[in-house]
Amino acid sequence: MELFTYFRSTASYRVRLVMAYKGISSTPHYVNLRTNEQHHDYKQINPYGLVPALTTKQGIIFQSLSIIEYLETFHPTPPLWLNDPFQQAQAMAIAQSICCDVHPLNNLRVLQYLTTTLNITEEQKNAWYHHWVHEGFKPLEKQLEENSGKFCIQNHLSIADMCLIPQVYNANRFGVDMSPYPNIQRINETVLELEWTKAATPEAQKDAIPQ
Ligand SMILES: N[C@@H](CCC(=O)N[C@@H](CS)C(=O)NCC(=O)O)C(=O)O
Repeated sequence: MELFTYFRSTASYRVRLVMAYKGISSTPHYVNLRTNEQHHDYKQINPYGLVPALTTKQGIIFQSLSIIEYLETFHPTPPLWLNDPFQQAQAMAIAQSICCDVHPLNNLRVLQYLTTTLNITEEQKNAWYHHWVHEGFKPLEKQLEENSGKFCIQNHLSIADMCLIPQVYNANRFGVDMSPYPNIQRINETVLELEWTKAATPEAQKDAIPQ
């Protein structure tokens, strides 16, 4: 399998985490979002011009949640889906809150449109970014305060954690004040202490730009 990825892409980071957890290897292809490579030849891989994309024997899959579902189906061990259907639904709800309700508003193309077409300032762009992260993190923090354990869903690692860690990485990158979110920070630290996560982090990618 080949994974089209960019080191800072949170959607790619979700897939990298799941692959690392399951011990699945793939050949990486780096799509440089800083130089807008996603708008050129890469569109033959993914016509939407977004990473990640995964090539399989049957064809190409895009959308990180679909890729993760495919990986779970064909590489069920160790499992990511939870045995309890209610807990699995809760895990997927957190994943979708992040992937569908927060991330799309703060994606590169949205921020570029705001600054280049609508001419908003850098300060306004950051306010937009922070606003939508807080809108997602505030209710999530409350949920985690009431129900989490070591991970988002009690002590079971789930798709919720795989989506949360990249979103926290991105929030930190944009300087979001994380102090109102002790449970989110705690879970982020717990997951990142797991040895297998090291290979999936943005810093560990071959296309990473040294800080
Ligand atoms: N819903 C998609 C989102 C994919 C996505 O937005 N990827 C971002 C990087 S995290 C991207 O390629 N952005 C390029 C752009 O905005 O031009 C998924 O989960 O795979």
